[in-house]
Amino acid sequence: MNTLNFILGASLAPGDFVGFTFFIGSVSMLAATVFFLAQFGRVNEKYKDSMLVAALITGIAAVHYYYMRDQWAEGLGSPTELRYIDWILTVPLMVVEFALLTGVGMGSLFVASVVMLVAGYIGESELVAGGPALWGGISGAAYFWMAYEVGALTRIKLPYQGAVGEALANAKGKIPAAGAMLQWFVLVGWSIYPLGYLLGYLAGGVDVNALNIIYNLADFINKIAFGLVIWAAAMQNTRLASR
Ligand SMILES: *C/C=C(C)/C=C/C=C(C)/C=C/C1=C(C)CCCC1(C)C
Repeated sequence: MNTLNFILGASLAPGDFVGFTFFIGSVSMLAATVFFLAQFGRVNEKYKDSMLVAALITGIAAVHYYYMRDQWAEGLGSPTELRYIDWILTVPLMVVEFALLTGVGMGSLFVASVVMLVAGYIGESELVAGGPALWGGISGAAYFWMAYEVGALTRIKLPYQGAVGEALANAKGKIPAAGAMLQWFVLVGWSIYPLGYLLGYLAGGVDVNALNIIYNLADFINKIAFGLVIWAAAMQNTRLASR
């Protein structure tokens, strides 16, 4: 292997559709990171941390996608470990985004996100006995609780929400509108992951193609579009404040 190959990693075979979704992931996460960093200087002081965290989320994902694409291209199969290392870093950072907007919920959402992802990893890697159904169920319960806490259930007219949902609804300026969109991400965007898990592990045998396409699509929505919603709200509140 020459030096250039070593730096660039393995090449994807033409027609490797799943492989190219990893490639698109790495490029788009990198582009989003540059965008969020460039916008950092344009938002009000209060929202700078939110922009920085948005850039960290996509930046961390860009690096993981680069290596996940490589593992896939080498024919080493589903990059389960890299995937979960990425999630265990980026999902808590999304929790930070909610906490930055509302000032509440940091600790409880953080714990729930770790339970959700550790249980999911155990289910996928079969490290501990129990099987993907049991661990997926535990993970799903933590996910459901997070959806409740951030007020995502109010999007489908259920009158249940935790402290974060309440604080989002009562925040200043454009934050409640942005909060409503972030709740849709948690309710619908995040539900794509357990769907991938179901199709990947529980629909008879393990389907690594379906699993990775679905996870890659979900990451694209939940990391890049999620950050864009926060950016838009930050810009709108910056304009309101300068009037
Ligand atoms: C950027 C990455 C994000 C937003 C990842 C989110 C991941 C989930 C919401 C995963 C949830 C899972 C379940 C609810 C049950 C089955 C196992 C998981 C881990 C796929």
